[in-house]
Amino acid sequence: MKATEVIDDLRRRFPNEPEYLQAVEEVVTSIEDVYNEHPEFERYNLIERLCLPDRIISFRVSWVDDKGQVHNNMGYRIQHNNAIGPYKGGIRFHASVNQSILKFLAFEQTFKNSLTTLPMGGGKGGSDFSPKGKSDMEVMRFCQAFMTELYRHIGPDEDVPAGDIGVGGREIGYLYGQYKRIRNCYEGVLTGKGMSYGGSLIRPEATGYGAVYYLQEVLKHENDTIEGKRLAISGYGNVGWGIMKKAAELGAKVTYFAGPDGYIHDPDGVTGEKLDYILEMRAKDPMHCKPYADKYGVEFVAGEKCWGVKDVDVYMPAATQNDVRMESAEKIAASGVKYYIEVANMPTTNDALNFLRGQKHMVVAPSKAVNAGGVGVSGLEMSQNSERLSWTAEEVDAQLHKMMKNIHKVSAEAAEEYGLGYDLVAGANIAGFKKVAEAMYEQGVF
Ligand code: 2IT
Repeated sequence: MKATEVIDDLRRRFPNEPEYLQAVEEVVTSIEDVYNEHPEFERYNLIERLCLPDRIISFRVSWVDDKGQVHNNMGYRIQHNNAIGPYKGGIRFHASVNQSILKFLAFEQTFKNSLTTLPMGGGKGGSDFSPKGKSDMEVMRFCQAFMTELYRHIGPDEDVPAGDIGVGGREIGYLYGQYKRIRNCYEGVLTGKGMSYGGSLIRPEATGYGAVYYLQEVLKHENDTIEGKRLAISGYGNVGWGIMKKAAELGAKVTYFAGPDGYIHDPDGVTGEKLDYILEMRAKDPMHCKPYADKYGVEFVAGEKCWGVKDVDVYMPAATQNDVRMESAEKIAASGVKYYIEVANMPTTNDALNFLRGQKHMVVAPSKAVNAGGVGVSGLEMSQNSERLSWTAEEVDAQLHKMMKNIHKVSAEAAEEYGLGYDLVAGANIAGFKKVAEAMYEQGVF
């Protein structure tokens, strides 16, 4: 099947999965040239095979709350592709989770993991359970119930989950405890673990740090530097916080950040003890950012996002998927800001992304490259677990930095090779695709 036929076919078969179709369309349209260059790929119907997940596991998760009430959530694991390594990708606990969202995330993860150069296939899982507002004991009971089914589908050489939205150190701990109890086996089956039981230094910061390292490479390419740069971001979860911290360390600053209730403008930047306050704020339910404005006497704009503000140099959407739609993209383009660096998985709708890529004054970078440092350090955690050693923070950070430089380099080179200029979006798709496609081709039809 031709690339465009694959998209039409998937649209017909999965009409109720808009996020999945969106992610597929974004990638498939940009790898068409590479695909057409390889008639053997078409003979092997390789694109369609790469778009369809290897396996979808779904199950009911029943658990008991503190009042003795029974709740039933849905649990999922999408094992998308293991051509280049065991399935690898996070688990998301959020009320919005459904099969379409997890299929898009697992699909994206496959290309992202390929870009890291580490041997990791793509997968994603989760549940429509939200830990927000639940007690520790309720979260623990939920995680134990979730793992009681999931354990039979995962393993250190089979499928290695990690965190994502709603799954942090606490959840990973409970999930790991239950896996170990059932399997009676102490092994590196999850990443993002605590430091006392096999976690890696720098993993919590890795996605945000990696995004800033990637930004540095983009700036270098444009004969620019990070010093003094003002960043506007959305989201101040794990990833946003990492960006704030690394930016401050390198002489840049986050001057705008948005949360669910509106956005903050702090011209001095989020630095020093304000970073600790962010941690405090994000643990609250509901997760509002207004208290930051009250505490530090800065501006808060209710109900708005910070897209379109002019007194910044870089925009970095770091909240969740489809945060930036056409209306925001138009404001972003009109603001004159040059750098649009996606961080959250698929934060831009396809029409908005294509619109921004078409702006001559802008450089646009895709999330699957920019946020790959998170799973990259998960890969390093797997290596440390396999050799039963722990590396120093400096060692992990140096490897992360090297990885991000390389991802930028191979993406830029791939785009150049296909005559696309400095197109980091297409470049990341092409570079990520090539490795997985070659591995699938060489391994035959499976
Ligand atoms: O979207 C992502 O790359 C993650 N949530 C991290 C996955 C991982 O396995 O560390």
